[in-house]
Amino acid sequence: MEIRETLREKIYNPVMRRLDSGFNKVVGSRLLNEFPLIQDQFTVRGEYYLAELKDAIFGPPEIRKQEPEDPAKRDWRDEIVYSVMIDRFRNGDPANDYDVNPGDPSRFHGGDLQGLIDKLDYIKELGATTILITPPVENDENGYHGYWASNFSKVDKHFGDVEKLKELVDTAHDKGLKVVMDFVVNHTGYGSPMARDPRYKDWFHSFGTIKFPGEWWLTHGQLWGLPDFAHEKKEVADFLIKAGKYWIDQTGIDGFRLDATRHVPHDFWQRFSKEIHDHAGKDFLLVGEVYRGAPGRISGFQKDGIDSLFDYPLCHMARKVFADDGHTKNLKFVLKGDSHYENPDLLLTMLDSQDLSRFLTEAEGDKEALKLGLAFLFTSRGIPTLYYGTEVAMEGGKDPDNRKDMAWDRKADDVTELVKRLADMRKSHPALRRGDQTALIADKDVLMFSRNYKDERTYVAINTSDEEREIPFSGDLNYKDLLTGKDGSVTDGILRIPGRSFLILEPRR
Ligand SMILES: [Ca+2]
Ligand SMILES: [Ca+2]
Repeated sequence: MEIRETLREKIYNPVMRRLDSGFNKVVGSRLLNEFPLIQDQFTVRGEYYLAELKDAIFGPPEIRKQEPEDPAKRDWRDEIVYSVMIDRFRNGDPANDYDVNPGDPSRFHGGDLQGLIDKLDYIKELGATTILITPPVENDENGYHGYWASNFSKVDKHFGDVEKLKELVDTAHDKGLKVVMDFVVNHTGYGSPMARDPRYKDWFHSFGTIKFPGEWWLTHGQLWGLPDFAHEKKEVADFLIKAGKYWIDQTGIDGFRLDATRHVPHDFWQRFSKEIHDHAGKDFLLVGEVYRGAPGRISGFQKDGIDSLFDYPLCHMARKVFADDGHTKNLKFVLKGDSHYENPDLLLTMLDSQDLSRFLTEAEGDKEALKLGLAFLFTSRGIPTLYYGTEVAMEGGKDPDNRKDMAWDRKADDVTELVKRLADMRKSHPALRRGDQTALIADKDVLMFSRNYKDERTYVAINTSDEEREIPFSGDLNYKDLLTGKDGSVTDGILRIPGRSFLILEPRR
């Protein structure tokens, strides 16, 4: 106990105080290096060490509760999400192509809600069950991405109108698809009439851009210089919650992606989550977007009532492992952080997003790497989220190259077929959607884990090396290979997995 007290007073508290007060990360890393257990610099990996240190001092976080389930009822764990940028997906209505320029990556290209409605069958055939759309609200000139709102209760004229958004939701619902809409409450667009109106002056912070990484600056400073809402002011919070309810009432959507979650104070999220859930029901999904940080840090937002988060910690690591170094043990390292989350099964997992270069570009065009990544994504805990175009092996570097128009004429039949089969497999095997995930092997290049749900069990083995690997397996086992449908067996205690491949196995009784 005495040692714990000393550790807490001498190491943990000073580090946290300095980080929370916006202390420079470089100095923070120097401080961490003074402690022999923490050799890494203060990067995301450093945060893991800090989280581990915290567990060592304060004891591990509470182990997550298993909820009672009604298997007949589809819940969010059973979803597969397809994520689209409205402007870049499909132009279904040339009549709303106001001043578009598809040749300029920083301008509107003409994609719209009608285009999405036209392609719902395509999305459904891939195996997705939910679509996630970028903000449809009216934006500044050139706010094709939707993150520069100029009117919080109007659909952008390039996309359609509120009736068209309702038509999208209704049509999707008729096809058994849910719709989650991106909702930005942190800021308005640069040219927002509200931010320029002197009557609303105290609705916005006036501290300039974010200067330090501490929580106060992250919530009070301007993100990319965008007018930053003063959520501590009651009228501001009232306005934003009312806007959220407006979209729910007008369109019947199923959830919100909450952009820039860590730039909005916890107090606001607690009120927002409660009021939105009271209004729309507890099944209405709130997904927070926190781009950086280890599970121990970002999980705090689930405690605010935000149901889910994008699993960026796992995403960043999966990209490194499958597109780059193959060191699967690092995935186990990240998944150890699951005990911090209220419900890790509800995290949205992904290989890429509109804020990351596309996976295939990270992998230098190696489609086999993409297939290994997809196998991991669709068999792991969390809700697999596919960024539009990944299914046809689209490439793209950092923004804006990762936001090119959907390549409708591009063919990558092997990748598309794999996505469909993995989605099918996930739908027909509850263990892959809801099962506990237990790491069995995680070494330099083989990851093997089981998913267990009630009396169902599946094994997943992924080999990132070029060489065949022999995996010791206790006892004989007859199994069905779920990808090929073929029967196989483990004999003499050895499972063989060819180089750069994966196996998804269902034991035969
Ligand atoms: Ca259009
Ligand atoms: Ca803010």
